[in-house]
Amino acid sequence: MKSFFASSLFLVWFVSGTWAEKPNVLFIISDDLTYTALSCYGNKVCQTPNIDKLAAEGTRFTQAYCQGTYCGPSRASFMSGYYPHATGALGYKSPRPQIGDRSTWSQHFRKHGYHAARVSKIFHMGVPGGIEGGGDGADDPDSWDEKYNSQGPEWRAPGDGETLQKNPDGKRPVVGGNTFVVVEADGDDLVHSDGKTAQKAVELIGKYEKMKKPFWLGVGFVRPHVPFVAPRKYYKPFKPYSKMVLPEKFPGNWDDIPKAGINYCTSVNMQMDLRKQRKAVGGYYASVAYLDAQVGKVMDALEKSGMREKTIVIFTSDHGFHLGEHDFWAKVSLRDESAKVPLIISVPGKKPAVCDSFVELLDLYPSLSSICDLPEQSRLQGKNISKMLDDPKHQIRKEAFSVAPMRTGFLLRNKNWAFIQYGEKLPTQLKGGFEHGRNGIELFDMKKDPKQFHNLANSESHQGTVESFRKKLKEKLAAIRTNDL
Ligand SMILES: [Ca+2]
Repeated sequence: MKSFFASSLFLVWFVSGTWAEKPNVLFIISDDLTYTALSCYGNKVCQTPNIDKLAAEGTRFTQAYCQGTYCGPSRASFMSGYYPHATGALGYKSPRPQIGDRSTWSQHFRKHGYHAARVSKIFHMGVPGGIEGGGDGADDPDSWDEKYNSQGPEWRAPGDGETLQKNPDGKRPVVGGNTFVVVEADGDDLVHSDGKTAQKAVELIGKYEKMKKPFWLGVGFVRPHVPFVAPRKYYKPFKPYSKMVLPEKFPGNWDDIPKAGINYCTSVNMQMDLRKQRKAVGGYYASVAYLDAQVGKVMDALEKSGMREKTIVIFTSDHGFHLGEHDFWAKVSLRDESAKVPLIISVPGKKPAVCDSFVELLDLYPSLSSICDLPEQSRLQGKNISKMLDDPKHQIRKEAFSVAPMRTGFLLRNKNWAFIQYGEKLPTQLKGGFEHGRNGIELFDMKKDPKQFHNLANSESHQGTVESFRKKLKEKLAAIRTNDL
């Protein structure tokens, strides 16, 4: 009778809003994944059944934004709980010197009875260089009880490779670095870093079944970050590449974009013709399909372990990516394709939902602490969005805020507008960083112009809106920087 009672309790883990025991946290993060590439966010070509399944089980956020539009600052921000401009963690280093003895997200869980582990990239790691080397990158050792790296061949993987970027005559060999390269690779999933990451995560989940403590497990995949490398089978749906449809282009699209708003990667400066552009999209999608399969392996292991009902699962990316919109490619841009992220939070016992309220990745730390009944961390800059998981109509933020530190650009995004301003002077401690003299403003009516084709910043009838956003941005920056860090 006693054991029957115990197993009933086990099955009814989450009863009327309180946990019988602390739930586990499984945090799965992709690298450079734009929401536009996922079928649960509406993509009709790239199918992501495993991520879609998770979305159907949890709350899918349609207005989630990263706080830095490339790896280093975004990851330092959501792990530390501070905006990039608050800590000054704008580059590719650990935020530890700036946060001193304050706890990171996983460290806070560690200090309150959790076993915290990471597999591969949670804080910044260089891709592909750092993955080829298999090192820790800009990691924070105090955040983990256990950590694993997943070395992989990246662009050196055997197979059919092509360098798409700055290769007009086709003579450039397959190269490393932050370069658009596609490799249709020989062999199976385990040849590559993400296959090894999934395998290690599956092994850890098996090990944690018998553990007395709850876990906070971070699983960091590096695809679809360039190089686009995946086993051949993942390319099949996207070949021939000539059938890939590119985003709408029109002459004069750049005419109303300030110089600072032209992304650092474009079809022009990358010298990619239409064939190469289509292949870039196909290669990216194949990497997403490969990533999705690895997510499926981790979720299968969790389900088979019997721990799904006591594990909160989060899926997201550090920032988005352009796939040819406005002839822009890659990240850094503050437009939606780059600054918005996919975000799914699945809490057992809660009803699946789609939530259109604005949230920031910075909100994960305080929200998960709240859901798991951990003590509140004072002075974190994120907000507790956990009520949205019970009521998807609930709103906490009127707008989301993101920065492109490399271009000293700032985004304020609400349901009607996207306001982007460049050239705000950086705080003194950052001099010598990325500061430069460029400036400019972009304002987009997101209801009438969701693809952000018409910059209204110079339109006379919109000067009131521009002024109110300028004021709002000034206040936001002042609030962030005077946070007594
Ligand atoms: Ca990234």
